[in-house]
Amino acid sequence: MSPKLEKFVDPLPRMEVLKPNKKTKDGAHYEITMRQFRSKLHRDLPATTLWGYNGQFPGPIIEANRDEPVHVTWLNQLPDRHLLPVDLSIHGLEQLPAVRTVVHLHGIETKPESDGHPEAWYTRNFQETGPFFSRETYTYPNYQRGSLLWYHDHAMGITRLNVYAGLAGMYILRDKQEKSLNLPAGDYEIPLMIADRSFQADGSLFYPSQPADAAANLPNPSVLPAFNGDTILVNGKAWPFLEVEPRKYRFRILNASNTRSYQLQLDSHLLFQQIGSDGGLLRNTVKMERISLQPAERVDLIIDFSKAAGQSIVLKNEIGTNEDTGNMMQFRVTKPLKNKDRSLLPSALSVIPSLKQNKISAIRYLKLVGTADEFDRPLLLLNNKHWHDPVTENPRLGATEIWALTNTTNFSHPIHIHLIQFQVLDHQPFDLEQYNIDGKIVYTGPPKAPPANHRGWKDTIEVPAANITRVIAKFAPYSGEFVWHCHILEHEDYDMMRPYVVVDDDEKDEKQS
Ligand SMILES: [Cu+2]
Repeated sequence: MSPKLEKFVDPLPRMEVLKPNKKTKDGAHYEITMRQFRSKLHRDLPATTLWGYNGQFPGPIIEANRDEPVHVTWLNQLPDRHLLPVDLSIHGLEQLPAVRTVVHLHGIETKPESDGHPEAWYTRNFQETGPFFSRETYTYPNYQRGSLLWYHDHAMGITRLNVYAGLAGMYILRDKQEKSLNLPAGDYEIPLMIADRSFQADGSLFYPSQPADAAANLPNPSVLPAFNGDTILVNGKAWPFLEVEPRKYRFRILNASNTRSYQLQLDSHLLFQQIGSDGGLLRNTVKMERISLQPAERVDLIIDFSKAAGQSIVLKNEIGTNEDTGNMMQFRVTKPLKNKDRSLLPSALSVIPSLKQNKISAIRYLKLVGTADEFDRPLLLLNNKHWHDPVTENPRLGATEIWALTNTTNFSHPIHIHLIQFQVLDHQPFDLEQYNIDGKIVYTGPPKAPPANHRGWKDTIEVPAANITRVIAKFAPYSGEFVWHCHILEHEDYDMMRPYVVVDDDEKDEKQS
């Protein structure tokens, strides 16, 4: 258990927006260095040793405009010893250097060599590199809609530990459509990165080396089936507060937690006006009383404080199990209104063509499966395959496919597919008991359309237990090997991640001739 900390005593930190090292006709160039550093995450907590991009947690914000490429050299200057307990019994990790990193920009459309393949890892100063490593500088073309993306570590078998140590930051991609809407901007547009952690009394990060009920024969350290911290950080502070003016604010919220999901709600009559999801603006603004946020999901929303002057409003996590995990941060409507609020909250936001009109090249039935390993630990798989098994999902470049994600486990998994944004078609419940007896899918209800705030572009979706969640995507604009996985990082590491290959037929013909 973490030390008891008083809530709402630290102001919310604003993340720095990084300036490019240089700008050329090919775009903006950045150098970002992963470093170990110390930071105070609460007034009464001793400083915590963390890993962060440019020695910051969260990492600095990269801001980019649509069609203007960004190039980042992600340097590793981390120590040789890991901050947290590394389970060497999985993925043959005892053969590999303990501290390995590789950066994935979540939600970006880029070529495989810039996507942060889990085996494209490298160590300090690129001294050692993984089998998929090909370059030191990654290119993000930004030929896609404006949205909130985020970068984080993705190294095979230790993603949960590298991210927990602090390797995560935000990337804001802007476009003309968004700019034309006159949404709250500047001081009134605030990114919020939510992440749970646990601490020792001396302020150091706590991450268990084994499950609480570990059997004697378990490896030590041993991977956990899930991990929920007991302290909620927003922008790297435990339960901060933010003083606001009585006007509209835009909040761009990311769940950067390993396992924990949230249900956002305000403890007042105020509602969320959701304007965007993972892949940018929705078609229309949606009024939401509560918003579910699984790991890696983002929401873009407006809160209008104009009629709340003098009030204190808490952002709650409705599914938190106590006073600690049930609270996130506090808004204090105490600042005087600086200028008349001229920002708008339009009802029509953007155009999203339905992918259902495309020719469907394939429907893939993909099972989310729970099994056990040689130590009787939970082992979660996609379609009963391990990470290292040969590729089984191989859409053609430009093809539209439906992936029917069939969750045969007892709990939700947030599934993320690299390279593309998808649309959610529906969720359909089936009889899990029946399935466990004879492997047959017997539906217990009709397909349910996604809620209004999931009808835009998504790259991560909750697949509820005993449900088939169908998503539709066009696999473009790049070919090559990408990955898809559960974004509960403890699951992704063991072993709920698979490679998939977008096949370019023209390229294949050239090689054969
Ligand atoms: Cu999962």
